[in-house]
Amino acid sequence: EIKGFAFDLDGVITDTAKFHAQAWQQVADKVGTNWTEDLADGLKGISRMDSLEMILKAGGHENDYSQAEKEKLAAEKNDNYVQLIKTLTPDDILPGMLDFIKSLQASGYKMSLASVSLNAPVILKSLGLTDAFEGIVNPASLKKGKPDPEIYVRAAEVMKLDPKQVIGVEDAAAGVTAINGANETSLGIGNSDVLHEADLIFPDTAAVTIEAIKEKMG
Ligand code: B16
Ligand code: MG
Repeated sequence: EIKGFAFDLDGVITDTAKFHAQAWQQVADKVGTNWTEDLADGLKGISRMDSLEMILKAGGHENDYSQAEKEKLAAEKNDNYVQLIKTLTPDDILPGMLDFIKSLQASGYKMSLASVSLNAPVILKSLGLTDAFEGIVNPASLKKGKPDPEIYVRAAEVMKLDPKQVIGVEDAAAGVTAINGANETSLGIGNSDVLHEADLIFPDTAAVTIEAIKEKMG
């Protein structure tokens, strides 16, 4: 029996990807990597330092920077990003998600956050959602990122639930893989070609309701 939901943040609860892209593009320009949509898409769900490595590699610059220089570039990106997310308000919650979260609360489901973003607590606060969540997995404590199951295993622990009692909600293929690896039920939001590994697939956030989930689960 399902008793809790573990949520990804970016692309599921709010669209921070546009801010990440804006901030990373400045880094790409600085190091001389050509910025493309594909590169921006590939950074979704990837940790800050791994994102930087991908940007450097895309331009063939992976050996051009010392560890200290890399940390400085990542810090610059984050400073810009933190400025951009200061504009977030509850109006920036993706369509349908506030109603969905409220209905889960009203029905007694537990919720936890499985985001790799170190800025997740600030974002949830700006969106007015902090109190809805039992807890947030601390991404700094993770050994491996998505698609490794670790973050979703921890998200179940945060709710004191068995993975079998948890539905994980994701918009990225690597996240769906992580949920499946944690033996939770995976709910993918987006393109069914990309998210074909998901147990339940919804085209967009507005389509996700408790009723629709129950119907799909049979
Ligand atoms: P930060 P998620 C991820 O969020 C983003 O999708 C990814 O683009 C970002 O690099 C990562 O968080 C780390 O974010 O720099 O704020 O620690 O999808 O796991 O909610
Ligand atoms: Mg995501």
